[in-house]
Amino acid sequence: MNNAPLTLALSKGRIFEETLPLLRAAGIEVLEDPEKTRKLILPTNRPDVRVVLVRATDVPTYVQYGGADLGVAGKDVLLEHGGDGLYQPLDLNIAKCRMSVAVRDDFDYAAQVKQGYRLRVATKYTTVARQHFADKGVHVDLIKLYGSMELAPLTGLADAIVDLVSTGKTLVANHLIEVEQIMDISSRLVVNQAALKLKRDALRPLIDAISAAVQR
Ligand code: PRT
Ligand code: MG
Repeated sequence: MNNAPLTLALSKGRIFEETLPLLRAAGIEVLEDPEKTRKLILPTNRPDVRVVLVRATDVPTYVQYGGADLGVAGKDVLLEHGGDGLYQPLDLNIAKCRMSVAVRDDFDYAAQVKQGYRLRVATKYTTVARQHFADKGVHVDLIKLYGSMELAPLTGLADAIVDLVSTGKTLVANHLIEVEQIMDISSRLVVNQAALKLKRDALRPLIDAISAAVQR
């Protein structure tokens, strides 16, 4: 038995918003709105559960090192992180999108690939991108970016980008087209492996309740 509080790491924005209904179904209400407070630790209606707000890419790191017992992170983020020290019991089926290759609408991607040209690809997702192009036998030079990937082909920084697409509106607005879909993306529940043993009595019912809410 362990009475230490449970700490759940979430990022502001779509993950926070789409996780709320799942928490609610598990009987947990977050008592403050991250868009209205500057607090980074938010209380819930349960004295033994609190939420910490971190950058989306930092969620796996917080959970891996025990800064949080559990968290919610996109598959994109988890693949880049590597998943060390994380138990991933549930696909929450939220924050859905796909990871794709996109180019300028006047760039003949198929012809470039067919002729075996070396492509410059800008992305935040270098691990997934490297694997994807290696599997296809396409030679690429990867350029690591941290945001606004869509700008890279427009400025001549890169021939192509690997980025997330949901509605496709960002690509259209920037005269880009999707040429390959690499994988579907959704967010997962991640749990610290040590916490799963030490705080099992608190964690197990919570994971089960969230699982039931996802299936509904
Ligand atoms: O924004 P910040 O730099 O703080 O971090 P972040 O971008 O990692 O966080 P956030 O909250 O934007 O994304 C969190 C998670 O949501 C990601 O890790 C994905 O798993 C998931 N997700 C789902 C998305 C999208 N849909 C999405 N559309 N993340 C980003 N986008 C971006 C995309 O990169 C592109 O710039 O939205 C743009 C495309 O959207 P459409 O609708 O125009 O196609
Ligand atoms: Mg973002």
